[in-house]
Amino acid sequence: MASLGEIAGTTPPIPCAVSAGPYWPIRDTQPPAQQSCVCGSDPIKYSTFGDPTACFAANDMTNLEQLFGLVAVTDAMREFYTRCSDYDNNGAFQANDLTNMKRYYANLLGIAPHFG
Ligand SMILES: [Ca+2]
Repeated sequence: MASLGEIAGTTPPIPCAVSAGPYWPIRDTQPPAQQSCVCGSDPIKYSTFGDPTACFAANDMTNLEQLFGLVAVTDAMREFYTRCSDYDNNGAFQANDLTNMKRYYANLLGIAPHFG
């Protein structure tokens, strides 16, 4: 009886060499702490990316425009803004969230109720 390799017209696969070490770094047992969305120096405002004690500013609006415009941003930025700028708390950063964050920055809206 023919083996499967013979039926398919191929030779059996050659085993791969095994590396002595891991292919990627071993993760820490605890993930890095998520930065708070609320500004540490003013709890009725959003925090700015990268500094939980400073409040949302013009650079954050630029970053949000880039995120929405699918311009490359870092994974950390994407995580922060997707979580913190999901104004309607529906699990996604969408056009209405960007509009609401612009309104927030223009002092037309307060921080989203689920953070307040
Ligand atoms: Ca949303």
